[in-house]
This record gives sequence, structure tokens and C-alpha cells, in this order.
Amino acid sequence: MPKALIVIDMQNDFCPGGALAVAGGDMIVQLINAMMREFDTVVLTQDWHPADHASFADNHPEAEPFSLTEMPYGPQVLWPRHCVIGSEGAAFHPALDLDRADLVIRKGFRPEIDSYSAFFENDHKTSTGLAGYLRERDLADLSFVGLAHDFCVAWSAIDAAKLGFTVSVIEEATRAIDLDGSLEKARADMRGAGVTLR
Ligand code: VGL
Ligand code: ZN
Repeated sequence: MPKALIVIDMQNDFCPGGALAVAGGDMIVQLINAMMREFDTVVLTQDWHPADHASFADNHPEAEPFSLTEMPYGPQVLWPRHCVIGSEGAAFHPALDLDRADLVIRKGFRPEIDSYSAFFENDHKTSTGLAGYLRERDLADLSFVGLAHDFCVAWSAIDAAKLGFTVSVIEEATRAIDLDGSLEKARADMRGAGVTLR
């Protein structure tokens, strides 16, 4: 079964010094680069938000970053402004090996809806097209790495399992935001969906 490595959001804003820095986010870059050789293909995702994106706390009067709000599609964390289209923060970490990537898929570019998962936006309905790409290439065995373990990696892995792919998350090549116990909840949800945590 052909195997794909799906590298989630290895971007400057999620690394130390970035707008939504994940502790140790930069420490997994070399490990991910080395892992790329073991897979038939590599897919990169890129969080890619317009300036007026609804997930940015500063687009909501008096909202604090990391607070929870209600969107038409359900609860949504309001984040510090990050990964704005074309910005240095949205660029991939400079040491990430981009040469082996067959596909770079961008997500979160619709102003009114956030997109943690590489497969569906946060309404769990609007598709990014990634499942179709993988299926047409017979890539049925997927391994997920990158940032952040408890948000974009977890949501992507759970959607992939629900879509019928064989799914692993390689935990040593991820790092978490860990907001109010979100990492342990995400790990339980992933296991419940049939994701293997390695
Ligand atoms: C992410 C929060 C907001 C992630 C992206 O990559 O996990 N988290 N946007
Ligand atoms: Zn984002």
C-alpha cells in the first residue's frame, strides 16, 4: 500500500518567535526532513489566512486571544493573528525540505471559516480536495507529523480515519499547543477514531 507523509503547518508562525508559537515547534524539522525518504510521497499543508479571517481575535471587538466563541458552524477558538497570506509568518520554516513535496495544500483561506483539518474546513463539510488527490494516487496509508499535535494534526488524522484511510500520527515529530487539556483530549479522540499513535 503506497504511503504518504503528510506534514502539517510547519510554518514560521507556529515556531518559536512566531505569532502562534508552539513550544519546540522548530525542534522537529530535521526529524521530518529525514522521515521524508521513507515515504512514496510527501504532502505539505500551509495555514493561509486573509487579514479579515474570522479566527483572529483582533477581528472581534474585545475578544481575548485563546478565548472561545460560537461560529455558525460551532465553537471556535480565537487565535492571535497568524499565517496571513503572503507574510513571513505564513512561510515554511526555512530548514524544512520542500523539494520532496508533491503537493502543497493551503487551508483557511475563506474569511468566514477556519480550517484545522487538511481534509475539511471546521464545518466538517467543505472539502479541501485532499482526499480525492490521495485516492486517485492510491495513497491509502497516511502518516501525520507537524504542528500543532492537538489541533491541525489531530483534526486531520481524525478526518482521514473517518474517510477510510489507514492513519498514524508519529508523535515524536509533532508538538502541541496544549490549551486547557486539549492534547489529552485530542489523543483520546484520535484513538477513538482508529488513529494509531506511534
Ligand atoms: C493551527 C490554530 C490555528 C494549527 C492553525 O496548525 O494547529 N492552530 N491555526
Ligand atoms: Zn490558523
